[in-house]
Amino acid sequence: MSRETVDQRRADEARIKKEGRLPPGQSLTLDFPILHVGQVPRFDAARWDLRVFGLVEKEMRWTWSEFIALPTVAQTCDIHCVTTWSKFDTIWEGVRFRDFVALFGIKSNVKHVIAHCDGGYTTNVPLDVMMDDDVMLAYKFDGKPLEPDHGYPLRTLVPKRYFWKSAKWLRALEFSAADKPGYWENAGYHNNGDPFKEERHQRRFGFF
Ligand SMILES: Nc1nc2c(c(=O)[nH]1)N[C@H]1C(S)=C(S)[C@@H](COP(=O)(O)O)O[C@H]1N2
Ligand SMILES: [Mo]
Repeated sequence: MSRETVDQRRADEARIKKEGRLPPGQSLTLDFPILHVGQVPRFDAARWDLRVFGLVEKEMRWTWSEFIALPTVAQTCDIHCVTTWSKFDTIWEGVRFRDFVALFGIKSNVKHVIAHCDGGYTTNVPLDVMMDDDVMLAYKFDGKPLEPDHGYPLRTLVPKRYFWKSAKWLRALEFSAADKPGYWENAGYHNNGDPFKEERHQRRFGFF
């Protein structure tokens, strides 16, 4: 990084901190790091589908062409990875989760949403967090289709949680009364994962 870039990055970080947008223990990155377990799945538009199941009023599935015909929203938000990088003012486009849920309806006892991805990765988020304005099923980043490494064709975007809860290569959403910790939650990451509370790891009784 050039001297100028380093100075600019410091200035940006100071401003963002002042604005209260830098969670504890995080620092600003200008790159877009790539983090996942397993292989990047190949996308086949003819075979891809998105399913909703569990405590839904109506089980449904969308093909890729059906899904991209749904109304979209665009938003700018900050993202925070548990490995301590944060990226600010990222621009996303996709289907707002709350609007998506209205298409099929869910039972009144739903408390948790579990994202299921190609390759078997899963992650859990409370329903009330998912229903926030800023949660979407995203397929564009910075005005362009998602890069395969970043979840093409579709990922969840949950800005108020650490980024492991934003599931890449999304294929199904499960609506559940019971909580179902996913890949990282079962591997010792915090079940809730709020960056502003620095909920990085599970508290193990007797350790903290
Ligand atoms: N399907 C899937 N989604 C995933 C992951 C994964 O391993 N598989 N990793 C998570 C983690 S730990 C992070 S930090 C972000 C990284 O997203 P990025 O590669 O677009 O930065 O994706 C999340 N979503
Ligand atoms: Mo991560």
